[in-house]
Amino acid sequence: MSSLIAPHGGELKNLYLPVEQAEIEKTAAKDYPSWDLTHRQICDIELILNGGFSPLEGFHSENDYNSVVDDSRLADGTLWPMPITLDVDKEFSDSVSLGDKIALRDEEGVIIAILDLSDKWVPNKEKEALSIFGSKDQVHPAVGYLFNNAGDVYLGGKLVGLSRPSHYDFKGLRDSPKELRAKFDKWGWKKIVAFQTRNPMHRAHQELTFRAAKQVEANLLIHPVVGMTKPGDVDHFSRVRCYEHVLSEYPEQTTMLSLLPLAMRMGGPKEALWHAIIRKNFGCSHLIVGRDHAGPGKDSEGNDFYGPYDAQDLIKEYQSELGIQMVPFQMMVYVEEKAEYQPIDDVKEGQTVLNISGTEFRRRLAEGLEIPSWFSYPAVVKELRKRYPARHKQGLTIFFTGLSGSGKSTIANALLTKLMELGERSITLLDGDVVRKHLSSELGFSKEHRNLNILRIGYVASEITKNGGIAICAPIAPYKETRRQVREMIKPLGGFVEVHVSTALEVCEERDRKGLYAKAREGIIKEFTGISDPYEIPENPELAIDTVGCSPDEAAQRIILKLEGMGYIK
Ligand code: PPS
Repeated sequence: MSSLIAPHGGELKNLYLPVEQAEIEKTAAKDYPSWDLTHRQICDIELILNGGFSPLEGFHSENDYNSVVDDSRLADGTLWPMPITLDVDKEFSDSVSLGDKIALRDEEGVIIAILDLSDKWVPNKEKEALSIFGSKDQVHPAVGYLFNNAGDVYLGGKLVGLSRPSHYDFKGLRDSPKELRAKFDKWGWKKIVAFQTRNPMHRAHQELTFRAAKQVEANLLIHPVVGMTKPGDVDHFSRVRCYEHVLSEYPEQTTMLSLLPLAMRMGGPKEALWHAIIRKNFGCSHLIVGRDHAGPGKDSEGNDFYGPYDAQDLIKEYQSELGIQMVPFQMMVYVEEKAEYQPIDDVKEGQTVLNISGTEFRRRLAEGLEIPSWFSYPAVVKELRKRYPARHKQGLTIFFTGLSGSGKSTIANALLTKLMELGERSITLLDGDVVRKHLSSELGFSKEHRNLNILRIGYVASEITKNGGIAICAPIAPYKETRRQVREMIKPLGGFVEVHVSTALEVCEERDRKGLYAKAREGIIKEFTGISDPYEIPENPELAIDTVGCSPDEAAQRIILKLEGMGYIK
């Protein structure tokens, strides 16, 4: 283990053992108690081990944790605003004792580090939430995580690094603090201003960062977070391709792109302070802090968690001891008359400000509408259109539900044919009977088995939807909760349209095409939906179709019109 001194950033920890020693340790560690790190813990540990979180040498001890929560400082007084803790469940914590060495493993079982267990305690999560995030509202992603995902016990202790967490993507853009400092040295960069982001960059961001770099006469580091960001954000694969396009918009050799495997907490002001310390460790002399830095959005009552410039104010308070300078920036807006971007406070009366909000941008993508060139770069928009195709190019699930004999399969087949005639996407029909033959042949009709059957259908449909196809499902799906789960599973991946085939039980029974109702009445078939088993009527299906007085052709046509109305076919 060694420490390095660089022009910026001060002392840098490096907790990795030399390779040969690490190999010996790995063999010994096979007998240690073992903990599988969560995704967030892997992000944290990578930055502890490579010095991104210097001066930390492990997960917080109880003293450090209490001091960070109370005072934004480690127990020795060093400024550190964000708790970095190893949360585990009670069962695991009961199985280990102080003084133990614990092997910490990644998802594939590789031992990343050894923890020298010095502390274990039950944290006061409410106090942590209030002090660090200023709220107990679980809409805040980190508060929600703290109460719903994090284990109940924290383990503390120093770490010895054995292997680097593996990344298979964008290897050329991933730099440890030591590697990035070496690059700066090699390029002769003395002043470096870092730009933190978790979003795709458009013209306003390019303008802001370029101005910031000019203002402090520094080179620019675009340093996006690719570990964990706010749920629902654009995935980092698409973002990085966007950043690569934006890079060519800066004068040559002024700007560099490097990826930061940080797990953000969306902690606003305290997170901004933490970001500054991290960028100092990566060798930067300045950090841009804009409007609502690392903001989590609105709380459950629709109010902002933090004020737009709270982060800048907090950094100002600690500026003298931070060792990295803040470059505060206002929101940039496009002024039509001048055909250029300006800080919002520089806009004169009578000038027209153009802006496209994030929500409006997503709406335009979804509907395939124009995105003006003053807002973004064509290459960036193209990249995002690939990731977020217009609705008529997205995958889609049409989920029929209804009693046996209600007409689900007949309508589904008519719809299948009509969609094939349109020929836009590949289509798969997951009919109740067919699924039971190929996917669920071992299942019966108990509530548990029916739910399992529906979840399997949902899973297959979600994969089809994700890959841009159309899945038509036609099971009975009698339970509301399971239908809800399927909707939740598919919604983030594309379209979901529930069609209730609402033909009345008496009609289905009278038709009794398969003779099953008669057998159910005689008690030969048990747990038969509508006779001896429940069917929970959907409350808000996208469409309800009663097949009495409505031919299969008409029913399929109604669905086609609905899909057109929703933008899923054009
Ligand atoms: S479920 O509840 O969604 O899992 O049911 P599903 O897989 O769609 O049922 C497929 C067909 O199974 C026949 N069948 C029964 N249905 C209901 N209850 C019982 N006990 C039962 N036993 C057999 C029935 O023909 C279903 O087909 P459809 O096409 O709906 O008539």
